[in-house]
Amino acid sequence: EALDGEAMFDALIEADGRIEPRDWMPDGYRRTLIRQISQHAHSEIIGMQPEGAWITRAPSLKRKSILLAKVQDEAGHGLYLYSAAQTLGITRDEMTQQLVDGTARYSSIFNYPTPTWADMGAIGWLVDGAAICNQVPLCRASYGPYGRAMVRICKEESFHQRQGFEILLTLMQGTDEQRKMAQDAVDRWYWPSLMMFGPPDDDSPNSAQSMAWNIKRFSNDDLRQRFVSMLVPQAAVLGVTLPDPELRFNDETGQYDMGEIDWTEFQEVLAGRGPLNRQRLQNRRAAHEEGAWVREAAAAYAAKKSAARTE
Ligand code: FAQ
Repeated sequence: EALDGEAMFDALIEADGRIEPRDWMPDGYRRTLIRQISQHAHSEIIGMQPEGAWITRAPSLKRKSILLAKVQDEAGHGLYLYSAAQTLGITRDEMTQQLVDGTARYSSIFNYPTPTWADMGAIGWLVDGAAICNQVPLCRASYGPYGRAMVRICKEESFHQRQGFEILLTLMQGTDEQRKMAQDAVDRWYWPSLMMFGPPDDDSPNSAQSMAWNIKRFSNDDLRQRFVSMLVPQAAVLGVTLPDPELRFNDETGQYDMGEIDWTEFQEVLAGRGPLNRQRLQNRRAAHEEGAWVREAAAAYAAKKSAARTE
């Protein structure tokens, strides 16, 4: 007996199977994925700015090539993710418009400044570290194109995290001034990196439905906890201190107790009032406008090619 679309969808989710672009899916599932995937794509694109600022100032040719490769990977991640979102029926132009209009969200983390070279280390170690913790489970997301894109993205993120760790390790083995610079960057990025996982579980409106649809596999707080347990031994190897005096392992719960996250700061950044929200968007808008001639030329070339083919 043929199942109708909805019954087929429910059965696939129940069996932990994959939904593909041509399959029937509830509108809410489609909207949730467009929201999450496009936000993720925008994060990658805006996320090129904090590090892009250091490409011309990297301390050596080797550091410069590594950083250049990393920032290019981020552009690539943005592009795969836009493509995955397009399979759900939104266009690249619509998504781009939402970003430059300032109506789309992107990760809060990319609104913080990068005043020193050590910030490249802290971003790699903490921001890419958080990204991996959050994204490895997304490789099993029920929507096929998203899960598959995430596999490659995660491989590249692990290289990014290693390179950040290695920058910090080098600084920590250097002069007092270099060690201070590394610790200062860790102090500034630690709390914002914990905020990347999103609001606490009891204040996360999308989690329950996204988990029921096998998009999210773990809750925001569970992933945050997992991230901290990963950081503690790595911080010890680096010789840096995580800036949370209340952080300690709790034998009874088998988890780390942590200090309170400043959720007011998180809300402010989400509302567009973080340290660099305006500048990040302004830069993106300017780049979009300056690139208009490239898009026009590419479109004119494509039209000419397809006209030649049909002649
Ligand atoms: N920033 O109900 P929930 C990277 C919003 S990694 C801004 O819990 P959900 C790699 C959320 O959208 C960064 N907004 O939402 C890289 C929702 O608002 P909405 C990107 C946030 O979706 C490294 C509202 O709060 N990674 O780019 C944030 O179930 C280095 C309520 O929250 C991803 O996007 C935040 N931190 O869970 C690149 C991963 N947190 O849409 C360059 C995929 C929450 O209802 C350099 N995304 N919000 O208006 C996810 O896993 C999820 O979307 C969460 C949020 C976990 C981020």
